Parts: sequence; C-alpha cells; structure tokens
Amino acid sequence: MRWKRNRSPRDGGGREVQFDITGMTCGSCVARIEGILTDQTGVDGAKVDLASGRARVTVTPAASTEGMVAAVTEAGYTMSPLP
Ligand code: 9UX
Repeated sequence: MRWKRNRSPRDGGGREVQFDITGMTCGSCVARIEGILTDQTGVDGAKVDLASGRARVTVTPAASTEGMVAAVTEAGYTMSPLP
C-alpha cells in the first residue's frame, strides 16, 4: 500500500476504484505500479496485489480513470477498470 505524502487512510471519504492488471511478474512491479498510481492527480493511495492481479485505488473526484490506465499502460502493463 502506498499513499500520497500528504494523504492517509485517516482522511476518509475516498471512493475506491478497482482494476485488473496483467504483466506483473515480481514484487518490484507491485511497488512500481503503486508509485505510478499514487502519483496521479486525485489519487490518495493505491494497493496492488501480485497474486490476484488486482489494484484497489482510493480516489477523490479529481482522479481520472483514463489517466491512471494511460500511465500504467505507458509503463508496459495492461490495466482495465473493474465494474
Ligand atoms: Mo521485476 Mo516487474 O524484475 O516490471 S519489476 S518484473
């Protein structure tokens, strides 16, 4: 789990969005993707699970799903939003 420097779970109220990610093969991929997601505008925090290939991202209304997907795709993974 990675949080933006000035945000924490105690801030509360964030909506959570989930993604399916393929292309991760090691623990460093997890840290890398959590960092990419957390750096996005409007993203408070991100937790990526290697085994399930899932990401749970805590967002504010300023976050862009398309932007998150573009950033992770740029890094060489495939990511799609889950309903
Ligand atoms: Mo590990 Mo992931 O050596 O892109 S960082 S495979």
